[in-house]
Amino acid sequence: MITKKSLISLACVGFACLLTTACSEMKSDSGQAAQDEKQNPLVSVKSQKSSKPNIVIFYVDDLGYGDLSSYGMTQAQTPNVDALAKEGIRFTDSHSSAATCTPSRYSMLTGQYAFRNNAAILPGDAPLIIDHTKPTLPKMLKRAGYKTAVIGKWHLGLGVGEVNWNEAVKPGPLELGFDYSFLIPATGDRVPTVYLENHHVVGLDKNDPITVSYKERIGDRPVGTERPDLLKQTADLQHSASIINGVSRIGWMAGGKSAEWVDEDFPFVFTNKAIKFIQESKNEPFMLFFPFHDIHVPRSPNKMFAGKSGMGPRGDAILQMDWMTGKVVDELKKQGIYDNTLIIFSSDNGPVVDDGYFDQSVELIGDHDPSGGYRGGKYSAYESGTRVPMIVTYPNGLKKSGESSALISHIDFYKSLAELAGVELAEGEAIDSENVLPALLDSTIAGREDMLEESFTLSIRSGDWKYIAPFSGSTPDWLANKTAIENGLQAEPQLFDLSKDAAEQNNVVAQHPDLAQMLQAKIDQIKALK
Ligand code: NG6
Ligand code: CA
Repeated sequence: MITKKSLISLACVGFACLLTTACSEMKSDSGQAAQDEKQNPLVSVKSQKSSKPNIVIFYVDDLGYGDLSSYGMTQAQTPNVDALAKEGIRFTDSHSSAATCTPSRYSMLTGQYAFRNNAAILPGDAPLIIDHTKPTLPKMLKRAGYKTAVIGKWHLGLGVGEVNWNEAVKPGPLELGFDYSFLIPATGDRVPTVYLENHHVVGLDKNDPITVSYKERIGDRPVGTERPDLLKQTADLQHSASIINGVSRIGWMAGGKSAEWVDEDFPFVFTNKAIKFIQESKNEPFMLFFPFHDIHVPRSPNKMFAGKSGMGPRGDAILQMDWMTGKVVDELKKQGIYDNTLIIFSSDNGPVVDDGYFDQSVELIGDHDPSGGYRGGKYSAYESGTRVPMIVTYPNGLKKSGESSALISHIDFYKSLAELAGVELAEGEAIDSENVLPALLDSTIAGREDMLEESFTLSIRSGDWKYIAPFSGSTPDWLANKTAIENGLQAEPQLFDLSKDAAEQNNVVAQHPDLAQMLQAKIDQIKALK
């Protein structure tokens, strides 16, 4: 049902009106903080040091709305994440801003929709797609004195094109405002399969330089199409190029033998880096962005987790991710800083079971529904493309825990965290972000009234209404086996009333043509925003 409030907002000259209100409210709050600081700078600096909360963002890859036991999964348990859910706020209508990884991360770190920069899934040798001369979320937090790190999967490109992996690789996260970075440069299924620490590939032997190609076969590594006997799991054609650690990847890599990662070591490697960063930063406010490789393909869980979920490698990767989360949270507790840390736990897009590797995840999934009853999944315009679990904890600052149905997009982290850190934003900074901090801290407070969702098309939520814009473009060849219909891509507009039809089965556009038109106009207004 459309609410009275959202009807008013629909009638408003447009979305810009909503944004202006949100912005002016936010500015007045942070303006007050700046004024306080001017009056008594010493007091303010002191209180900043002692009270600014640390921020940890756990960003799981491809974890669906139904993929945690605190979100209805019964086949396996995620006790560490569930403990956060029990203590904090468990959001039921929170969304990644897009249905795939690169656009979601782009939006979170810039506060701008990915379509403004044509940010789509990137190859592993793509240039950095965020302009490092412009504001970013980590730069914004540094203005408030935060030490910042990103540890995990990047997938936002690096360098300016034709990266030489044997020299300093930049610009990258350091130029975007992270003080420290330890990365999977793109994804686990894309070359180069090496860690990048700050500007350099870890463990590289200068006598065995790395070259990467996404155009043609290079080097003497075997490839999946020719040597299936070397593979731990077979894969589709797209994932059947260079074989590294028994897994064929997208793209070819020559050299760099000593720097190759071992997929099964990921949980220890990344968790240890995060623990070290926490130990070194415990005396200052810090922000740790911890984007997991899990539960993305290829799923190669460590032997501690392999076979433990009963659902194949995908379920095992969920257990591994839960363990890693627990380890990082334990370290915050050990250092006595957990209470003063705002933790956001969420996922970059909805779930996918078969994403190119034949790892038995389809066969062994049983009754488990990764989408938790919503339609679609990763890549999809339907709700499960972006509706993901989200949990917030912050013992010192949470006003009311419990379940929250606030409508929130991860693009809102930018302005919400600015408010939390007391940073005043420049005109035009993070234009698509809304300050939803009150809802992040109190389960009874509402979030957005409207929210854009990006996939191969654009969709918009307005309260419980969901409108999907007609799609006339083309999808990549590899997506052809996942049909357009399954992904919500249709030539006709679609409108769903989620209050009655949460699974988006009945397109009611014919019954509500004016509303559909208004929602399309709203999308057009957002697109026109500069
Ligand atoms: C696709 C890959 C898929 C996955 C995805 C990115 C093929 C056939 N599929 O191109 O396996 O890597 O890109 O996933 O190549 S994401 O979560 O990083 O967006
Ligand atoms: Ca993803």
